[in-house]
Amino acid sequence: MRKVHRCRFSILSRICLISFIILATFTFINQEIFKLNNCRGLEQDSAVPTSSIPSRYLLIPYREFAYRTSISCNAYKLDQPDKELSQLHPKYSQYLRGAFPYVIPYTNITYEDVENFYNTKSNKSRLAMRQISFASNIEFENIPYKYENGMWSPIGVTSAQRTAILVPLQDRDYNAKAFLLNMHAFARRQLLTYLIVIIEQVYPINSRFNKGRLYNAGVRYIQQNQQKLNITCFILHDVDLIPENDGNFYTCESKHPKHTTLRIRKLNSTSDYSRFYEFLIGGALILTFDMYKRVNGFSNLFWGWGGEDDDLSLRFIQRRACVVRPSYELANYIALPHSNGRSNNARFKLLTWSTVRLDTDGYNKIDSMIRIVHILNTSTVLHLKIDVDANHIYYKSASIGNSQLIYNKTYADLTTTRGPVTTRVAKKLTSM
Ligand code: NGS
Repeated sequence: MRKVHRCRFSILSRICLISFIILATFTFINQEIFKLNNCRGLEQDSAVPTSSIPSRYLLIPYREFAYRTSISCNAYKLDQPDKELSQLHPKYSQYLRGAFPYVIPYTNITYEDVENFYNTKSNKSRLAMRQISFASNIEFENIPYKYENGMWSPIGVTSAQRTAILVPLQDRDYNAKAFLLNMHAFARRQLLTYLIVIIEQVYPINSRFNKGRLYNAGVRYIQQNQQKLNITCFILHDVDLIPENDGNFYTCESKHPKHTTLRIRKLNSTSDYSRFYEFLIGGALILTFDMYKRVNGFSNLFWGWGGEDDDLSLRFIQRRACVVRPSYELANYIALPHSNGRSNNARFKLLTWSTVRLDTDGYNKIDSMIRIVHILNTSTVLHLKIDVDANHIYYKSASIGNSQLIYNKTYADLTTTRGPVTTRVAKKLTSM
């Protein structure tokens, strides 16, 4: 009796073992096929495991998609405004000088130098050129401008738009000063009414650059001060790029965002301009608040160099929007040198499920994520110093853990009803 029982038991356990092996092999093969189909070419050391992305969502093989998809509005011409004195478009500015040489200041230039330069009233004639001592061989035309209620505007002229130039910054102080020096002159030659906002990431110390959060924070700040500023056009601008042609108008188009960085040349480089892939809208992007809001601004999840601008392109595609571009001879930029920031190893994985997050990850969530640490307001710059991780999720955890945590939270927000999820996630965060 005992013998028979032991025998039955051993047959049963063998069957169980064999079934388990078959099942495990099958699951493993299945997973590998899934990975091969969906993740070919993705970063291996990413912080966001692709296997945790809900399978019912369409994952976009980003590189493939970007190479095959056009972000340009085909057959669309840039606005051709008539000359209206009550709303003067830059194309009618008498100060345009075509391909204007940029100014590279000495390395010891200070923010005060820039401030003093643009605030010194010249007694000379209206068109007198100004010589500056913190750069060699430089002259800017002295165009009559006034500073009022936080904005610069041309004297005796009403600009067509009121423009905020937003410039995210981390560790590139010299570039910021060179940018300010050149951009004020450039904006004035186009007779813009404008202000320049530097949005600097100062906390958490040593964290990777989160450009998306900085742009969202900058736009949010402007929106909160709209009564005073009444901005009608936003320019999202890299700090290391200086436009080289006055015909590259820094104005919002009526219907579409405008991407103006088509060709870039490195300073002091002997090589020619480089052109980037068609899908890229980074560098300088000009758009209205409505256009920005339509795509819920930038994703807040990109830590480190790369990908946040491609994510924005995907958002435009998702919202069936496209961008317009000036002709490429006008859209030339000089790129100032700088050390490279740490890159974002998770970027390709984040890009695969970009469009899924659009409504829950972006401008609408920025208030809870950032804190303005300091505001410095001079006439040449509104300098916002920002803690980009107000909840200190990133700071407390290792960088790898961070993306995973934010990912989980966003995923939970997306897939479950709001109430219980928020409590559950909050508990998890405080227990870290
Ligand atoms: C692409 C990045 C973009 C970046 C562009 C230009 O590869 O975020 O290079 O960079 N996309 C990804 O990494 C997915 S630049 O040479 O200007 O530093 O803007």
